Amino acid sequence: SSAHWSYHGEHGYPGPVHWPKMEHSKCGSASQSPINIVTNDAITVPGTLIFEGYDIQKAGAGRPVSITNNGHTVQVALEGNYFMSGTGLPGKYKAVQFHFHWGRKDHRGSEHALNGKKYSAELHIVHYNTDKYASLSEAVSSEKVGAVGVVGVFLEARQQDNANLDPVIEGLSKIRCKGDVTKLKPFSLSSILPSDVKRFYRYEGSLTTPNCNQDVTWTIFEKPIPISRKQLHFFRKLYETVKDETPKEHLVDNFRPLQKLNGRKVYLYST
Ligand code: 1SD
Ligand code: ZN
Repeated sequence: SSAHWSYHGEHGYPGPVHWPKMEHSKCGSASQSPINIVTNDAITVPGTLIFEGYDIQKAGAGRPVSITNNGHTVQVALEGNYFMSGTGLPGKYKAVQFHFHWGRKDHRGSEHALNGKKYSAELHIVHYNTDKYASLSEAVSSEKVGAVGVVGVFLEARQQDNANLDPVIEGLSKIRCKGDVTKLKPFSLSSILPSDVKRFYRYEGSLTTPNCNQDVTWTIFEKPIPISRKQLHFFRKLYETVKDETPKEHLVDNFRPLQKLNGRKVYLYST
């Protein structure tokens, strides 16, 4: 099943090179994610993104949301109406959850690369097209182009803490083991987007985890957000194992290797 996979072959579960052989897997198909984005090869087009409700927590209207260590990542379940639309998106996309991918070392951790450069982590905000689907799971299983919309944000290691990440970082210390869940202090989604959201890359790809369904329209911001090494350390202290399980395995390097572009086009949107 899609629950039984891993990033490095831990616990005897298949690692990335074996994902294509798994049942119901599309991981060996031609339009996979993540990719290396080559700026010079991107087709520049005019366009913008429109976010609605991304400031909801700041306005005091948000409810506390939960964050879960699921053994593959830490995932925040969003409750409320966070929508994304804009140029090139065939509908209004609702944000359902966000999660992170990170490295054991600063020079790796992101899933996508920009001109060959890997960042220390990558944030994914997972949306689905509400014009066509009733839920994220319906959108994911549709295997139709653009059913799912994932927004990717690179995290760049710096000395200074990024206070906007503090609600998430505080939560991490309470979900050290797989299966742990806690509530987060209110914060707004827009506070964890880069200051410049006007330049972003767009391409058609897949989920980066099994079953690697090829129905994701990717939106990757060019500018990273900062994260301190101290804050990164809280991610690296997490375990991918349940409480009392031995040996304890740290949840690190939870990124899929880069996939071939296979002739796909990558667009750079800017105003
Ligand atoms: O890895 C996530 C996976 O956990 C799940 O959230 C899925 C959406 O159902 O999305 C992938 S990813 O492609 O956003 N990494
Ligand atoms: Zn992801």
